[in-house]
Amino acid sequence: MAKKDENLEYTCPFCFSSIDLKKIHYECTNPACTKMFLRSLSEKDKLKYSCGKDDEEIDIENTIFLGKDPLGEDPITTKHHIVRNSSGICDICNRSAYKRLCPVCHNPIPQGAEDEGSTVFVVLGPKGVGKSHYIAVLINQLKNSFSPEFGATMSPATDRTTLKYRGVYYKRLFEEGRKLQPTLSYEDSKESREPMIYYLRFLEGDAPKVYTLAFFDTAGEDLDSTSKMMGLNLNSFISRASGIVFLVDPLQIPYINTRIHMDNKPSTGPNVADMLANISNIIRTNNKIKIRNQIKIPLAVVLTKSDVLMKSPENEEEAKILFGLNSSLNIEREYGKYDEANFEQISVEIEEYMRRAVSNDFIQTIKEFEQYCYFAVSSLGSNPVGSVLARGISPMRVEDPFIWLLNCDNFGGMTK
Ligand SMILES: Nc1nc2c(ncn2[C@@H]2O[C@H](COP(=O)(O)OP(=O)(O)OP(=O)(O)O)[C@@H](O)[C@H]2O)c(=O)[nH]1
Ligand SMILES: [Mg+2]
Ligand SMILES: [Zn+2]
Ligand SMILES: [Zn+2]
Repeated sequence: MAKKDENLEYTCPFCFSSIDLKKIHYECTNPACTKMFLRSLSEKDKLKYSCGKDDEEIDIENTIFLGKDPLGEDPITTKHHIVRNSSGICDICNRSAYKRLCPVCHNPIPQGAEDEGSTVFVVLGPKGVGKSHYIAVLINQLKNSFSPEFGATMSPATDRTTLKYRGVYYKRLFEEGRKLQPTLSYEDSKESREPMIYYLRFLEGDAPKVYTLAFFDTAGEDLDSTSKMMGLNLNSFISRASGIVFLVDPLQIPYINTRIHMDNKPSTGPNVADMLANISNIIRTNNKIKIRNQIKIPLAVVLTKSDVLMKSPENEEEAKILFGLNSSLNIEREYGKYDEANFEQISVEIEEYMRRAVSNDFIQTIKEFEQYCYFAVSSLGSNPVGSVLARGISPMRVEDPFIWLLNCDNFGGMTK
């Protein structure tokens, strides 16, 4: 029975479909059901569901979601019979099935979806700005430093998240000490479309909370234009995000790029004000927000690669774009609590910095968002030379935007 005030609309963090929690699928964990299901099929249906083994059925929806052909060579199969009706009763053994699945992609719907929903964090920014390194380091920080600090635990939602994080990010970066590769376009990598999903549980305090966090790593080239984003269907997940992290690479900003002295300086990048304006237009169109109203999705504007801005200046021109010893970035946030004053101080400083270095237009576009805050982070802690991270990884303030987002109005804060 639906409780009053329960939220029955749920955005699946895997496929971003908006689903009605009364119309979902289930997985029956009774090992005999798949065998019995396969035996009960007509010859015609056998072609659809049988992969040749007598204890594995083809998961058509999940196969399509992963961009494969259910009738092809290597469809996704499962040993747990899929119940394609919303009663929650297995059509084979007639017992209750408890494992809930998104009817579109057959990924799990966590317990508490009605109450907490899911928190989809979308990390956006031009090519080479540092999105993939940021996500890779953030997840590691959330597990190993944020969670003990705030009394939380973080666990992957599916095996595929574990495999993807390890295979694509962790192994290369933390074990082999090598930089990550540029992310492939959404179009060329259907398998990588799936975000990495974690459950973040705050179990201490008066009201335990569970967040479903989805980290979606986009390819910068897919965000070049509004039509490209629409064509790849990226508009739906951007518009349904619970929080947007918009990254700005100081080295791609012409004003900074021409003044900084460093080895292997990258070339300047596209106009970030235009990119953010495109994003805001997409959200307005998708969510039908009038131009006089502000966008409700919280926006963290994050300067990446700050390590390059923390050195001593070689001349006056360079001094204009570096953070001096008096920068608020050097003031540590208070341990174990949401240090709003510290974030506010940094936000004011970075806003002024970006007004000077990027443009006033950029600052005005950010004001289209009702809640925003500026940050500066470094995922690696130093500028890599070549593809090897000789100086290791020592992140700076990467969790700040995340702490701020979790404490925005829409989330109700962390428990502690
Ligand atoms: N100095 C410094 N450089 C960084 C840092 N993080 C990333 N970089 C550099 O920026 C490059 C691009 O970073 P990525 O994370 O691949 O950028 P991206 O935004 O994912 O790029 P696309 O996937 O192509 O859109 C890296 O290869 C590093 O050289 C950092 O914290 N500090
Ligand atoms: Mg990338
Ligand atoms: Zn789904
Ligand atoms: Zn069953």
